[in-house]
Amino acid sequence: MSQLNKYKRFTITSALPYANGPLHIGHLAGAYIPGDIFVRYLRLKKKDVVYVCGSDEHGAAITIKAKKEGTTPQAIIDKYHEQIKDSFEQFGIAFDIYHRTSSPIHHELSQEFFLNLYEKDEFIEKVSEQYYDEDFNQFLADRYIIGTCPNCHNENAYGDQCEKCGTSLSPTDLINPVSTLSGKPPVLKLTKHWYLPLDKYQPWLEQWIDTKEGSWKVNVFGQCKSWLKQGLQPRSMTRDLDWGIDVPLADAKGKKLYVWMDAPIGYISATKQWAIDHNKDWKLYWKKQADEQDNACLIHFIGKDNIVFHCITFPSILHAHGEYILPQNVPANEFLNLEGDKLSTSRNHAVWLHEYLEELPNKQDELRYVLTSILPETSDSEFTWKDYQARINNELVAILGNFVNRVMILMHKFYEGKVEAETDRIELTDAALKAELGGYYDEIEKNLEAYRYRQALQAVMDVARLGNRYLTEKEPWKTIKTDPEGAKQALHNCLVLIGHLATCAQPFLPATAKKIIGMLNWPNEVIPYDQEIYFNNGHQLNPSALLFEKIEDEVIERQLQKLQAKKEAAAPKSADVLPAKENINYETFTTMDIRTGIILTAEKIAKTKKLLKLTIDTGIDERTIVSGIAEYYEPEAIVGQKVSVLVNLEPREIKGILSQGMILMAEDSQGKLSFVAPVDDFHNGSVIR
Ligand code: B3M
Ligand code: ZN
Repeated sequence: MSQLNKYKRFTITSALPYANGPLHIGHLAGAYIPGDIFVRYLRLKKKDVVYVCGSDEHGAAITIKAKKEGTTPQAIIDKYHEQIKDSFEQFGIAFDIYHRTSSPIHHELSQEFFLNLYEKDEFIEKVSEQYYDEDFNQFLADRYIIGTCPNCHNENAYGDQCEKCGTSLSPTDLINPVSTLSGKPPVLKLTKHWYLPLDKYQPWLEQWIDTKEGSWKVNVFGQCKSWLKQGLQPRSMTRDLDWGIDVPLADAKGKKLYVWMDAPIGYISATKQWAIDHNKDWKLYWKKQADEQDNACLIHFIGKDNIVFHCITFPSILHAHGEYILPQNVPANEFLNLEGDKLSTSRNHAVWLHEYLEELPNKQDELRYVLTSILPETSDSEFTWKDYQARINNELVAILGNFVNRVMILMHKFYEGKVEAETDRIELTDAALKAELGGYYDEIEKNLEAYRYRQALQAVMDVARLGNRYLTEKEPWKTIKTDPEGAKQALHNCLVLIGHLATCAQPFLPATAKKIIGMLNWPNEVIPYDQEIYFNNGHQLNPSALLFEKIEDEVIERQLQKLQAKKEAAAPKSADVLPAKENINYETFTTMDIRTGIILTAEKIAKTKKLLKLTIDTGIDERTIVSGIAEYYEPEAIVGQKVSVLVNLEPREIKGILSQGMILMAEDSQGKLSFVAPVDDFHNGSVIR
């Protein structure tokens, strides 16, 4: 524990996912698997760690999703919070708490932070012109406005950030801004907001970030330097929104905190809740201690699109507050692609975690292994199902599983699973084996502490490779006849090696390590990192079971077909079909009163080509409706036709006739019409909904 050794206490965070959709493998590879591996490692090193996460339940990400699904933000966060929490649990991400930012404790703490800065006069209060959608009577911040990024020319940059180049933006920075509500260019309107003076903190930030050169990942450090070079601007910490945390000021009615002000504070409020639940002192994990040596080590695991908020904005807030520690590191990952294409929620091009867990049950470690092997640590990387299959079959099954299995089977076959020798303790006796193993341990630790998990995992696999090599060389299944003592010793060495393999596999493959530990009949469920590995003379092993199964071609085919099907379903349909309109909510729908009815009379309206005057029995009444269907139907042919009628459409005079409602018609791409009516025999006035 080179760098990290000086810390007694660790506060580890993984980005709070927006509770606006399920998790996919890109999330896992970005912020969760790396965080989880690191935390498991620290715990095995017997460090005092708290690992926090939770749902990010504010901001336009939520309200826009609610609008899309025609429901309320509350319903959205309740639905996805549960789903995300569940998936994390089943997948085995070892959070100490998975909290939520809608909780009262979080609202309180966020307001406290805001007031703390406000009272210190840190904010710049500014009335300025902001974009506004007149159709929707709403100011357009963040994801409510898109346009071209002035930095990289990505045409879909958001009002607060370009996700392509990571730059943080203001709506007025966007070229050709458009409202995502109405699709129209917005107008400008005056409004008051509270700005964090990042320009004022810039000299301090520069100094602080310079101390991170060499220890922060090159991509993270480089991004920070380039933003600093461009010069920081004040950032508004408040929004004109109706969803979020109230700005705790009398003259800020209807204003909410910016989601990127409150979300990172979510790490702290989660820790507070955890401390309450477990009788701990949260301040030890977040506040500066009297003696600097006692400060906790704060590390944020995130994806690259969150760098600016974790390296510039949040540290500025913590610094302005003054009582809090700053992140020691922010090991951000790049993006994961899928089958040659960007992961995309809107195009449904993703491997969703909840679906994976259901379709490939008990294969958590397999997915962890594959994703860890391809983590986008320094550049974007790619997941393919064929590679998933190959890595499991050729590595997990053929190397790791095979080694453990061979040794266990021989131990049971030759000695009925009893570890017996002349000595009290059965330890590694082969010096070369010991030396090589030591090298892999160093390799694992060095890479883990530098956030290079791919290499660390390779070193774990090297331990299994070493075992296979040793076993093949010693051939105990042959020498058992000629040199039984030697055969036994070789197998005992392999067993001890398996103990080490389990130890160092724990952060990466927790379920597998646990299985191995069980088969070894180890006295404890976990093996701490500094544990001496030996067996007492006479130790009894448990029966062995296969660690991994081969993945058959059908499994991969099915997943590939599913991806393809999803893609097709999400792609725009044939040119014959109009694209879907924007979602409406259920309440809007229920305002329409649609009833079944029957046509009693029909006649052509003089001097028109299209119009028929119809009398309809709506069940409620008999009424006149003018309908533009004369080109398709002869009046006499449709008397007695069952129809659906929108009965509460405002009456309208057409050609001097008062039309009271509308007949619903289906229309195909050629303009052909057809009546829409219940298939069964229904009485007039039945409700359609
Ligand atoms: N909710 C995650 C995202 O960009 C954002 C992270 C918050 S971390 C404090 O998906
Ligand atoms: Zn950009």
